[in-house]
Amino acid sequence: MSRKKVQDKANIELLKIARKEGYETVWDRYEAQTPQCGFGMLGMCCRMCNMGPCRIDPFGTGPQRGACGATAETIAARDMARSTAAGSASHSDHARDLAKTFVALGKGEAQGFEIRDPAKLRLICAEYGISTEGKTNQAIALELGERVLKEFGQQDGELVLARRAPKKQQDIWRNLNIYPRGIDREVVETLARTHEGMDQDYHNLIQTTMRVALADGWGGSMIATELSDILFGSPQPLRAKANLGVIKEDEVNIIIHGHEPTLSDVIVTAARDPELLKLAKEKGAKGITVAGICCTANENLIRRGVPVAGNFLQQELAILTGAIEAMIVDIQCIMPGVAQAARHFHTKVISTSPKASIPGVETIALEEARAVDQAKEIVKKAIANFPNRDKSKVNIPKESMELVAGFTAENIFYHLGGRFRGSYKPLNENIANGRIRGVAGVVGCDNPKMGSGSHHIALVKELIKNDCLVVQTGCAAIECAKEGLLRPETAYEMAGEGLQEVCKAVGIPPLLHMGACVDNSRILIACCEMVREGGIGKGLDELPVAGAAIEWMAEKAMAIGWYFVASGALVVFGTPLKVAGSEAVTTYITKDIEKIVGGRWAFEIDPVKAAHIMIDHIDSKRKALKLAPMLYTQPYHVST
Ligand code: SF4
Ligand code: MSK
Repeated sequence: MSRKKVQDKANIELLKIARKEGYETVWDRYEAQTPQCGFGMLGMCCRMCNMGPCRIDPFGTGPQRGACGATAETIAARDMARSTAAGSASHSDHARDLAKTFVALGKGEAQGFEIRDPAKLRLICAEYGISTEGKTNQAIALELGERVLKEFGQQDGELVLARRAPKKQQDIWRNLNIYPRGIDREVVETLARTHEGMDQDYHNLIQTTMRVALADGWGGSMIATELSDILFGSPQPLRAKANLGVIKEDEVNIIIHGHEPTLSDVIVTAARDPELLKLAKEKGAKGITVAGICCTANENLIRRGVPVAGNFLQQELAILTGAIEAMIVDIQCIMPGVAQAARHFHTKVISTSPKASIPGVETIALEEARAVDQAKEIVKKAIANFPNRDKSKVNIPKESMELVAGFTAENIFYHLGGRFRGSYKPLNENIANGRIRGVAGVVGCDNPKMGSGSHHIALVKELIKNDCLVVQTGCAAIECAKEGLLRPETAYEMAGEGLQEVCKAVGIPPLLHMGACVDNSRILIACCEMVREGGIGKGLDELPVAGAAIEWMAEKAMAIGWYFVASGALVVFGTPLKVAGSEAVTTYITKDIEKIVGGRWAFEIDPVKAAHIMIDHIDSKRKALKLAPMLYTQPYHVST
């Protein structure tokens, strides 16, 4: 699919300019790659050793085994396990860095950081068995940071936060020997097991895949979410804006992009410093705007209301506005194309992580002890760059949209339970009585294979029309925000009658933005609360819920998908995991695995059909639970 399929007006406008001026974007480079390698798409190419690369002919006329004798099944499952390990490692390494910031804070070596949610600090400590009585926040932060770091290197046992899962799931994991033991251990073991000449049984390889993914969902990602809430503040629903129109023509514009909110949180504070604002005015700017891209955007949006400039596919387009003085990138999802795009403009790209070094780009590696000084230095660099802006090259699209974001497993508890009664009871009751069909998670990346995020929009519209409450994270949430779907009014305009009634009663949108990619852990926690409340299933696999990452792109999405499947959920991806060359592996992960862990995969690129796969699944769970028929839609809404 080419840039011709891009729908967002802001994107269309900037792509016209890109074409006229000869600026290359992700859509051009994607198109230049097509048709993409069929062996790669089907997962039938192996590069694990230097007897290869080997490939398996999916039509059966060419080689059916690699040089070592590996079958299509082994090759497909091995590669999938490795990618899942990479995804799990990425989220978990993010969590490790946060734990190290806790240690620095505890030692008094973190400038500009404080404990913003001391109540949560104590709650998490209780789960880790850390006594907090009579101790200062700083001392507790040190203990918690050190305790969490031990979980990375833990060799045996069970991850602490995985104990939040219902007993049924924990028993399944123990029986299958996939209960995550230590975070790093699972990643290393997956890499070792997938070396040439190691694990050859695809069933075994898929078990390893699930364990390394569970180490992410109930380990790395969940730790990252909890530590971020403690350090940067637990989100509360707030109003903000999204799309490239948040960039201001008369201000110094700083984009924060990536996933780790550590330095970007301090940059947001620095940009409000009166002295720096004065400096910006001296350079002719009216102020300083900080706006986000990708999940650094989501992290700062849900806690501080920082506007969102765009999602993954818009990172180069932000630079093409010609009005960005500095783009500050941390980790993950930073396209190399960003630095290339910046060469056409005055934009200074600055990397803040030595783990994400970019050729030709300055690195100011985060040092917690100097974070405020570093943040000010970065903002000053952006201000100094303002006079270099070429006004003739400035093209800021007008599009920006109001949104509500900042829902968490804890605060949904209060919203759905009423102001004075924190409980999941009303949610469960409205599911049981047929007002809400179930809960659908619509998350993940945007992918040029599908245009520019429009599949998310079509998918969620179909889901809410059919009374599914939608929870969101990542770039999918940003895409829906830009479309105006994260406003409470969406309930009146598009939701089914039952969902509409509930949203009106509690004043929430039918789509709840729960944060960044690591915050998919919030969805797990909310599902645990639904089980705990009772009445709609004794395990996560019994709940009327389903998930989708229809435009998935990153290996992190594979880890997320796998931890939901291993926790009992149906997960729908648009384009299949790269295993389609093996019928046995495909059948196993889309059908057989459901009998083992309760969850399974489905692949469907048509968003309306994907929505109905989720709806059918939710209905099958309702039927199994003998819940009431849907109040207003009998038996199902028929898609138009
Ligand atoms: Fe080929 Fe086997 Fe080496 Fe893979 S591990 S590249 S299939 S010889
Ligand atoms: S940023 S992983 S493109 S959701 Fe989390 Fe977006 Fe996917 Fe990156």
